[in-house]
Amino acid sequence: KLSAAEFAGKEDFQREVVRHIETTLARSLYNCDDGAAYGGAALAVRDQLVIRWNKTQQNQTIRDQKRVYYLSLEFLMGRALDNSILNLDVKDMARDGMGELGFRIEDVISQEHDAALGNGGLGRLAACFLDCLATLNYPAWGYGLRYKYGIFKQEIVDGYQVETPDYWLDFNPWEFPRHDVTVDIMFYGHVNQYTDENGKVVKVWEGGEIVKAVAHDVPIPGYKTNTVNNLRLWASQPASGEFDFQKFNSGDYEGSIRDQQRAETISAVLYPNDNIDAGKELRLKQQYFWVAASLHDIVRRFKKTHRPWSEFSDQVAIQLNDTHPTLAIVELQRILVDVETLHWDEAWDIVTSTFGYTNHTVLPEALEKWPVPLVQHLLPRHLQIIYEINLYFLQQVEKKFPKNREMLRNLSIIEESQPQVIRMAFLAIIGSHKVNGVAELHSDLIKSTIFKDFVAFYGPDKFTNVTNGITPRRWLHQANPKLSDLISSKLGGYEFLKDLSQLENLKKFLNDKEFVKDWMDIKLANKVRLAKYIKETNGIAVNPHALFDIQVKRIHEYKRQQMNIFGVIYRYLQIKEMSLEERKNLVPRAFIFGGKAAPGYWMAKTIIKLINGVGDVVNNDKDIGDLLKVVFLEDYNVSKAEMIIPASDISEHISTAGTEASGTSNMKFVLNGGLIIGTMDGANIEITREIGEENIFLFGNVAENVEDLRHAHRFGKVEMDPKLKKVCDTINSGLFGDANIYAGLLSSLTTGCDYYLVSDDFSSYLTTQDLVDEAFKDKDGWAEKSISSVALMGFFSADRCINEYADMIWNVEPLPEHK
Ligand code: 26W
Repeated sequence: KLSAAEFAGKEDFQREVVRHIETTLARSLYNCDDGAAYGGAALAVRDQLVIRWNKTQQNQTIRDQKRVYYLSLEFLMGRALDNSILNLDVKDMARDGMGELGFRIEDVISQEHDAALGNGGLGRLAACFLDCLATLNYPAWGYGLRYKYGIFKQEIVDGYQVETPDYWLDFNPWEFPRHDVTVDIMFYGHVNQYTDENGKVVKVWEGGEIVKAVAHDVPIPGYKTNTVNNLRLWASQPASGEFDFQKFNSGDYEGSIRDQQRAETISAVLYPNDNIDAGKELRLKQQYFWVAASLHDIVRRFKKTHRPWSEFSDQVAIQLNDTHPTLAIVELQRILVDVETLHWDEAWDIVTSTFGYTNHTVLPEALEKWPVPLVQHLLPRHLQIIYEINLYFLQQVEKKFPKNREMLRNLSIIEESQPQVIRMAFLAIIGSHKVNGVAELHSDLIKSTIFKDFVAFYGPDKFTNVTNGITPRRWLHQANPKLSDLISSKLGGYEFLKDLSQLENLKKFLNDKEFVKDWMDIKLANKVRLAKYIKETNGIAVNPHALFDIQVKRIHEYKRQQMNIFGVIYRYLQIKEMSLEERKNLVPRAFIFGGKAAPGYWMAKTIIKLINGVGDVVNNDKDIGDLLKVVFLEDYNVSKAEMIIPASDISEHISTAGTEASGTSNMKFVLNGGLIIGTMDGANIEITREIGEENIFLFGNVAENVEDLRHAHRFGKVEMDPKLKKVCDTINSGLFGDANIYAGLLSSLTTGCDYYLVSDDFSSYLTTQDLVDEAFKDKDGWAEKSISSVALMGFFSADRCINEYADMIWNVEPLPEHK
């Protein structure tokens, strides 16, 4: 054996697995099921990570270079075992080793519970970034919350979404509780003023309630590198002394347990909202708890180096994943001024050169605004600091735009509503040195709409774009091993997984008949696998040769799943009217949906019900057969995405132009050889630029026209598209269940002024779907589109994206990897 950080071979791996099953898990090999096999394999692989992890941390400390801290309330990691095995490059050994022990590696891997600490795009992006940071050897840490309950599990009962809790910590070998790494966090209390011996007024925040943050560390391995970075998640516990022994001793057990539970509530559950700000006090507590613990940790680490404060931002870059961690700006200013007694201006220079802010949405209802009275109550000192930041900022505004009251009102952190609210995005902009959007269109839009006046004030250079990306390790190599192997056989190895631009070389094989056949066979095999899963879970028989049309993402009106299902209804009505002869020319299609609705989002839940209502009718209509199927897959999550995405022929990314900041699943689908039907929105635009217009099905109005169209709707100047009218009439007839259920959904198109412009885009959507059918009939043409698209997807590796952040925003360099 060369070192502890390597399996000497298959036998060594097997020995380690068995040892863990028998000792760590205290299970007998004679009643070892897939669950125990998973436990043993995970612990054996984990040992390998831990050794590299320790060395990486030691190496980073010794090198003492600038580190990146990625603050995100969500990390949608999915499963870890397969990813670790692949990144350590021991998959073949693990398959053979487990096979000889009597287990199929796929069954073992699928025992793992998803780490589902996120809602959707933003959380998964954070997870992809961690993979890339480690793969590229950047010294980087993630900071988040250790929720006891991740995103709820979705069940479909009678066509409706029902939520059940996601308790995922039963057996989680991937986290290491650090009971020695804790931070006391204060809430409430009051601010007292004292005059110190030099006559200086000092403000002290005191008298509040204290909760303890306990670190839980998760190793993040890079692909084929020894670097293993750290993700630190904070759990809340009652602070020692706070847990009321008085009550406990006097026999009030319930009272004392209540106090304990109150503290633990902070990190108990992930808020299940995506793109909607509910403004709950507990959410603000989560934000401060996590931000304060993380900053304390970062400052503690910096202070160990005994450098002067002036060097803080040479050592530390902190990225804010949306506005959720914006209080970090205020907290660092508080630490520097109140605790470390720096001058305000010196402190503020340090703060602004440390932070970067990424915006992920322009939807007005998603922009966080906290009521001043709530912040006053919970964080009184922070409110004072926010007012002071605002005051100095507005003085600068007054200098640049003298006597311009409108400008002051537009730029103020405080919105003068009843009650006053704090605009977190404004605070994030003012406290950061760079602000970025996540796709070109989105970055342009934030500059010309929600942040327009900030561009006028700061000039355009503070605002930039970093187009999102995905990790090809998880989204190609792990999710689609057959395709990854085929590509590697043509490109001479797996180097492309670290340099995705190498995919371009696939173009050379466009006329290689055998290669093209292998390519399409793999797609078919992935479709067969999904069809089998659908049969098992939904009882619906889907023909694997049908065109698989997939829309999986959070359910939201702006993403327009309703337009998709309206289109399905129209298709159904058309087929019903066709003669048998006409039907012979049709391409059979399976429409596959998946995604969760926020529990309080009534309209989204209605859309799910309609999809299922349509499915019930269509799938049971003997007259339709294979020509049309409608499937709603329950509980869409990361591990299901890994199975679903490789099986798509076409996927739908059909948001109203200007509403989807980027989208990242669009990239995943194309990278797996699927084509896209989509609008000119988010990263669809850049995907088109890279792969060529001939390889994507674009339709619909462009962002520029959206305001005018909405205006026309509000003034009643839009006739509903007649095809859409026909669809609405059919729904109203009660064919898909009591029409009352859908009344609200349908009235959003009329009295609701069709805010998402379904009516305006419906006809071009249908026309384009017809083009998709025609294209699919030409098997060779379709294969050519599929392969040439994949060949041109290099740009969308999140490695490219992370290098852009490192150069333009963080100013950090990779470390040479340790031995
Ligand atoms: C405060 C409530 C709330 C919760 C989550 C507001 C906003 C969010 C997220 C920012 C929503 C989100 O996930 N946005 C998505 O971010 C992805 C990664 O950049 C983009 O690809 C998606 O287009 C965007 O919707």
